[in-house]
Amino acid sequence: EEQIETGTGESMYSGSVSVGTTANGSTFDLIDSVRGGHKTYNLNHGTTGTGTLFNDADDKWGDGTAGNVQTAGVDAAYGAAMTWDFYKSAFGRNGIANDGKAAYSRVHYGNAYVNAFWSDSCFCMTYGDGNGDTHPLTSLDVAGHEMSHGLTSRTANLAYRGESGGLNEATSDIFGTAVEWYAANTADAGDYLIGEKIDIRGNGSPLRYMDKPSKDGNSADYWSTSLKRLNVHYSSGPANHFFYLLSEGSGAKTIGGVSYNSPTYDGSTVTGIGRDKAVQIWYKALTTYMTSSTNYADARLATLSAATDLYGATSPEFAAVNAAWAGVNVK
Ligand code: ASN
Ligand code: ZN
Ligand code: CA
Repeated sequence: EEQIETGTGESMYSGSVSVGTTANGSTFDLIDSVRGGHKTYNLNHGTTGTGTLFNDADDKWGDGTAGNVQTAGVDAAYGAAMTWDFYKSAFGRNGIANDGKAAYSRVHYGNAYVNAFWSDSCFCMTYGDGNGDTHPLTSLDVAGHEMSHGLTSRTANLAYRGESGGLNEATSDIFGTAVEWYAANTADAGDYLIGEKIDIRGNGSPLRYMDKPSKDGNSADYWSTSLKRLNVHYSSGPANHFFYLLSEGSGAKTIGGVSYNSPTYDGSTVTGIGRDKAVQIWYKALTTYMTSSTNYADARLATLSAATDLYGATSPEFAAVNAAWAGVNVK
């Protein structure tokens, strides 16, 4: 019988955190036995296989800097743990496939690799070290984003192209952000920005903005007939924007010290119903009504059906879903 342990980690982006570990003789492996046996591996700049499983002598991991080889592993392990806990707490779901089995994570992929990704073939998350090998792509929202590609793959399986691809990407941003809020981590608090801790451009800007996606210079704020031709990380914009409007409503608002200003297509006012209900509606739509070919018009119907199931067809929540989609020009 494996000995379940709890180690302490100094992460890059989330401060001091707990990590699930497993005793291995007198040492410790970075295996989270209480969350399906999630393992965190060090690729040590390789790009194939699993490299080596992180192991430590005193169960104290990382030092909060990219110079320590364990630090990115701490963030990846913590991100997988918080995502696992969020799925369980919000949806009663036992892991990506709802079978109690964990994915695994690999860090230090390649050299100065500025990305992270989910792979269906390994059922695993992989993280590069970012610019200069000093900005690992392991923040909480990005970990939640990548793991949620696994969730989408095992549920609606939204095809990763055209409008369905944008909805696939938005699903990962929505749940990635929800994980950040769920974790309530003081060093990496919840917001409606994606990847704000990584500083991928060196000017402090996030990867994506959910209140007004076009602030990234590429994403669409509203649905249009040309949306399907955009890169899926930009055609996610209207659905991310829908989620923000449904959660928080339109207009200017400061939340947790971050200023947002969310416009609507026709200037209409949307009143938010709160993030928790918005998350429940998206999850129910994803797992019950969306399929691989769902487009934006279908996603509207899927979320209206989900809102009907959860709150009733005459509920304010149903009306808010309708209003939020109109706010991004989906009618
Ligand atoms: N980080 C990217 C994503 O998860 C990788 C990709 O383009 N698939 O969307
Ligand atoms: Zn993605
Ligand atoms: Ca964020």
